[in-house]
Amino acid sequence: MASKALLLAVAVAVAAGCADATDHIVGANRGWNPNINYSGWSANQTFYAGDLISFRYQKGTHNVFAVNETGYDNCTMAGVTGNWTSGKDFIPLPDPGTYFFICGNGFCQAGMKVAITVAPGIFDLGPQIYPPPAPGADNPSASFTAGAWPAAAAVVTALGAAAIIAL
Ligand SMILES: [Cu+2]
Repeated sequence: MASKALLLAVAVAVAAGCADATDHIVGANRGWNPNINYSGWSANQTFYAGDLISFRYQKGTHNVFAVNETGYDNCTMAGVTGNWTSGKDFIPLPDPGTYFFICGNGFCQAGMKVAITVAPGIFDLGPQIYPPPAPGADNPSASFTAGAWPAAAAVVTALGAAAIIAL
């Protein structure tokens, strides 16, 4: 039973991608440059809240602006919320939603624009109840006794009640 609970916890963690924040390098080894299909790039990424997106480019030639959808569609500064110029910019993606980035040096019309959709991370999923960690989970020799289950169930019930109240 202990191993089943542990496996389930690990499976949840892996499925939610919470083990590490992923750094999504825009354009992969082609970087942030004109005449690249960034829609194709972003379609092949799965972004979770808490991940990073990073832009690699020739400093001074290009840059990065976070804009809104209108800015993205029309290559303007509409809704600008951020600007990065270092040539190796790491931008956190703290929240689920859609983010729009463009180059502000006149290259947006040449394709330097990228829209991404960020899915909730494991801590943003709301009041979902996961199995409690098995006692001594980080001690493989410890055994999970049947007598511990009522206590574990009580914890889950308490957590569930707290989550419902928090709504
Ligand atoms: Cu540019």
